[in-house]
Amino acid sequence: MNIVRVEVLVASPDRNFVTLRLTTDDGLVGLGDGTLNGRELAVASYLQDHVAPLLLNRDAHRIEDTWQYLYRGAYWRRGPVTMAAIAAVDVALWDIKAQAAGMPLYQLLGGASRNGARAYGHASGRDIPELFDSIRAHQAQGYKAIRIQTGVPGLGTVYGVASSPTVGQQRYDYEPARRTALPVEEQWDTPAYLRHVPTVFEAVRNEFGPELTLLHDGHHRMTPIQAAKLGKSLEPYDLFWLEDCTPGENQEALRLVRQHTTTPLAIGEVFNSVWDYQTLISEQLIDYVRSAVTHTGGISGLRKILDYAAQYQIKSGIHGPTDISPVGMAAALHLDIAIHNFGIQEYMRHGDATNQVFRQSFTFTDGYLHPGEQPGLGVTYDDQAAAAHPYQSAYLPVNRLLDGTVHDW
Ligand code: EZ4
Ligand code: CO
Repeated sequence: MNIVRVEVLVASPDRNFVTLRLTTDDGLVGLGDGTLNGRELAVASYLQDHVAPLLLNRDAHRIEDTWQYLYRGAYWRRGPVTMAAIAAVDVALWDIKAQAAGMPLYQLLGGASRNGARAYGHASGRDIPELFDSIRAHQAQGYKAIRIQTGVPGLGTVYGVASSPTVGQQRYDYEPARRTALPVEEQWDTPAYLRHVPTVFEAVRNEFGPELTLLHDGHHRMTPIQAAKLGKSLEPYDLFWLEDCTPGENQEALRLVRQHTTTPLAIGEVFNSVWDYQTLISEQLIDYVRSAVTHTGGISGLRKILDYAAQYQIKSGIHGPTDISPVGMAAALHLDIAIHNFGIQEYMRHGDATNQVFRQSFTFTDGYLHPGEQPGLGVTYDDQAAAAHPYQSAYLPVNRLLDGTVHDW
C-alpha cells in the first residue's frame, strides 16, 4: 500500500489551517494536521519542499519507520516546525491504516478504555458578570469542566478573554488573530493579576458551588515564586489544574512551585518532544501533560510521552484550542479513548466555516467527547468549501509590561 499522492492544503476557514492529505495506490485517503498558529507557512513549506518527495512510493503501513526516518533522518531533531510536520504525516498514516483495517483509529491504539472523553471549555469575561454569563452558557452546552479567565482591573485586553459578551458565542478576539497586518500588543502586570485572580475564583465558587470543575491558564507569565504564591492562594478553590504557570523552557522552575502548593500543575502546549518533559515527569513535578498531537510528532510522538508519564501517575490533558484543526482534535480523541492515563480534553469548539471544510464524526454530548465509529479518524476535507477561504497572514498577539518591556506569554 504505497503513497502515490502528497498534498499540502492551506486554508483559512475562520483561521489558518495546514492539512496534509496522503493518497495510497489502493485509493485510501488520510488526513494529518500540521497547523502552527502564526507560523503556518513554515510547516507548509517543510512538508511540501522537504517531506513530500520522501513520502512518494513509501509503504503507508510503515508508520513507526516513517516517523523515525523523518525524525532521525533529518539530523535536525525536534522543534515546533519539524514536529508539526512529522505529526501531519504520522496522523495521516494512522488514518489510512485504520481505514485499511475498517476500524475507528482508537481500536488500533488498544481499543476503548472509557465511554467518552471528559472535555473542558473556555469561559471568560472582562469582568465578573460577563464571566458568570459565559460560565452559564458553557453549562448550557453541557460542559462539566470550565477554564476561567478574566480581565484584570487597570489592564486593557487580556489574552484568552473574549472581547464580546455575546452569550454562547464567546470567542477570543485573536480568533482569527484579529486580522491586523502586525501582531496586536497587549499590556500585562503580574502583581495586579496575582491580586485579582483569587477574588475571581472565590466569586465563582460562591456562585456555582463546589462541584463544577474549574481550571486556569497562567500563560507562562509568572516567575517560580509568583507561581508558587498563586498556586497557594488558589488552594481553597480546588482547581483541577493551574496551567503554564512559568515559561516552558525551564523544567526546574516547577520544583519550587511544587514545593509550595498542592494545586495540580499542567504544562506543555508549547513543547514538542519527550525531552521537554524529562525532568517534569521523572521528578513528578506536574500532574498533566498539555501537549497537542499536532505539535508533538503526532499520535506516535505523543503516545510515547503519555506512556512515560503514566509510570509516574501523570495524566493527559491534550491541547485542543481552535488552532488545532478538527483533524488534530479527532486524533486527540482517539488517543483519549484508548489510553489508560486519560485526564481531560480541552475542547473550545470550532466555528461554522471550519466545520464546513472539515466534516467530522466526533460528538460532544453532556460534557463528553467521542471520536465516533467511522473507519480511520472520521474527518473528511471539503476542497470546495476550503476554496472560499484562502490563507490570510495572521499573528498571535505580543505581550508587554506597563513600562513597555516585552514579557512572557
Ligand atoms: O494560546 O492555542 O490552553 N490553551 C491556550 C491556547 C494557546 C493557543 C496558541 O496557539 O493557551 O489558547
Ligand atoms: Co494554554
